[in-house]
Formats: sequence, C-alpha cells, structure tokens
Amino acid sequence: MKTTQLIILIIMSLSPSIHSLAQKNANYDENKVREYQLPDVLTLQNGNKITNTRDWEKKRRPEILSLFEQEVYGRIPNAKLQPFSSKVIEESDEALNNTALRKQIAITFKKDDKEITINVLVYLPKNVENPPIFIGYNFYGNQSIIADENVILTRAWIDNNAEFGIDNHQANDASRGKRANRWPVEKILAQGFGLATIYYGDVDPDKNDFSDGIQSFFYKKGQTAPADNEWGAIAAWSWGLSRVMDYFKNDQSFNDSKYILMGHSRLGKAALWAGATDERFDIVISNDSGCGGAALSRRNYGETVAAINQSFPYWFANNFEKYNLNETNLPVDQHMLIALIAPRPVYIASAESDQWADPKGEYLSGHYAGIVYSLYGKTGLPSPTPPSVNQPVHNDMGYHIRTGIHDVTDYDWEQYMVFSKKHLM
Ligand code: GTR
Repeated sequence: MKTTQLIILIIMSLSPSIHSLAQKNANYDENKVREYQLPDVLTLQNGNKITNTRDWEKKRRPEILSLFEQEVYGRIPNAKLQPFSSKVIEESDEALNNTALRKQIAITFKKDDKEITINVLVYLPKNVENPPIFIGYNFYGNQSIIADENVILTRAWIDNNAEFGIDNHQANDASRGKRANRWPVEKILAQGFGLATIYYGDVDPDKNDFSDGIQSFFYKKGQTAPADNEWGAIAAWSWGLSRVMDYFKNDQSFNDSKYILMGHSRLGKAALWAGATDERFDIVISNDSGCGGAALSRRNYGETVAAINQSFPYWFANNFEKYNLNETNLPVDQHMLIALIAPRPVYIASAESDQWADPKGEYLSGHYAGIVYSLYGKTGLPSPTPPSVNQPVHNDMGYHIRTGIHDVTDYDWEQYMVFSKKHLM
C-alpha cells in the first residue's frame, strides 16, 4: 500500500470524529465573522463590467461556470456516454389507492465489465394533465420514501444499517417508508404535482473511492481517479440528474412537464450544481445545502471550506483544497452559483438549528445573486437582512428559515409548493 493511500485510510477512519470535532469547534458567533470581499458577479476576469443579459449569457456566465468546474466541483470529461438501455420496468395506474400513476424506470450504463443502473421512481396525480414534477435524490433508496410494496428495493452502497433496513448492500422490506417523513407524497400529488426520485448511490456511492461510481466509466487507459480539475461526487450526482432529465425529455408522456429540482444537504449542493449546469430544470430548490451549496464560502461561520475538504474531500475536485483557509483566493463564491440559475426561479431554505450550514450565509448568497436576476427584470432577495423565522419570502427567488433542525419537513414542502404554483401554474 502506498503511503498516500495509508494516510487516506487513516483520515477516513478518523473522519467521523474529525467531523464532529469540526462541528463543535466551528465559529457560531456573528461577531467573529471576518470581513470579506466577494468576487463581483458582473465583472469579467479581464476587469470589464457586464451590464446586460446578452453579455452575461455570452461572456460572464460561461466564465463563472468554467471557474466552478475547474476549482470547485470538477469538470466532467468530454467523452459522451449513452445509456445502454432505458426501460420502464414497472407501471401502474392504480397506485396510492387508485389516485396516482406509478412508473419505475431503469437507465443503465455499461462500459467494459462495469454497469450502473439509475432507478427512477415516479408518481403522477391521475387527474392532472402534464403536472409539474418535483425531482430529487433520496438517501436510502426509492423504497424509503413511501411504504408502497411495489417500489423496487434498492441495492445500497452502505453495508448494514438496521435502522434503514439495509443488509449486505441490499434494502429489505423493513426499509419501506423509513424516510416517509421527508417525502409527503400524497400531499404533493393532492396539490397537482408529480414526484420523481432517485437513490443517489445508484450514480456514485458516497465514499472516498473512485473505482465504483460513474467517474470510472470515463477514465482514460490507466487512470484510476479523476484528475485534480475533474469531478467529485457532487458533480457525479448532478450528472445523474441530467441523465434522468434526458430520459424525461425523450419519453412522450413527460414531454410537456416542468421540473422542480429539490435537494437536501449534500444533495442540495448537487441540486444547485445540476441547476447551474442544466437549464432544463425549471425551478431549483436548495434545502439546508450549507457549505459548498448555498452558503457563502468566505464567511467563517459553521462549516468552512477546510472543514468540508477534510471530512468529504471526494465531494469536490482536488483543486478545491487549494482554498482551505484561503477562501480569499477563490475566484468564485456561492452567490455566483445561485446567479448561474438566473433567470429561473430558485429557492433557498435554511433551518434555525442548522447553524453548521450557516443560514445567514445561505441567505446572503441569494441576496448577492439578485443583481443578475435584476438584469432580467426579476426580483431576488432585495433586503440585506434575512427574514425572521417562519416568514417566507417568495419573489422570483424564494427564501425561508424555519424553526427546527437540519431536515426536510412538511413546512419546507408547503413553501416549495406555494412557490412553484406561483411560478408554474
Ligand atoms: C454534513 C456536512 C454538510 C452536509 C451534511 C449532509 O455532515 O458537513 O456539508 O452536506 O453532512 O449532507 O447531510
């Protein structure tokens, strides 16, 4: 074993404690936030200012996108990878007590002896034509979002998890509906929306190992890990979301739908990056995405770039490590990630007890991205001060901070539905 591998293994075995230590020792005092200067969203790297949407789209947007690829999430290699097959593997028009259509789709990729299947679970309300569809990753398999015995049980990357009914890398019946608290499926459908969900581990297992995720399908001969400027797990997860979107756009029964991308926490980071790179997502929602998601990197509050790179180095490109305790030199900050989604509606949500995710930093990203929304005549989050708890703001950009912990609650979903109706229905 090489010394570097050994060091990585030691760090990995220590990482839970490093992580909780980092959470404990982080700064949670607003008075200790150092002064910082954000890169100007509308100034090109050559110093020229952008004043209209044309130049934004032609010059500055591509520049920012490329900086995020190069320095933060990592580039996806150019090679095209077509699905080996995309099949509807189960379908019913009598789901959820005859109120919904259920469709399960398997999108398979093959390369040499490797194979990955992305399983998509879709519910659509029966009485609505072309309903807007919420789309989001889940953490424990499609069967975990609802107690529906017809949902195909996932192969899981985690070994054993009694709580979630996962045994020897396979979910069992005990896992059905285990995360139903985060997915109010019936309420979503009753409001006229569809819901599509995917298990994130189908695309890239959430561990520091680059041999088993989708990245390995793109390696050049002899390559065993992404290059320093190539994709980590967040970019891999966002790639997966785009492949699901390819499927929807080619399946006539989904052609005319609108798509609302929602992600929580690390999957909120992936949702924002997918929304930035793929304009087919009509609305993008970040639920408690924190550092590397909606929260500004330059604010030393809660999780920092150094902390996230220490606990989860494989989520980002290796290049991102250059900015540990050195955020000032980052050519981007997360307000520019939000700006990449303009002029599409974007929603940022925080939770009061989730200080690790830096709620104020999440709000401020939206606030500072507003200048690009203004170019389009849209309204972002004009006030420099975040609203009070449980006082949602629903402009072209939405924001709320609710009471409670790092989680997805019915309150969050209610806001997302009101906001989406305002923009899509
Ligand atoms: C935390 C991590 C956060 C967030 C969260 C999650 O431990 O530090 O950045 O992504 O995990 O995804 O649940």
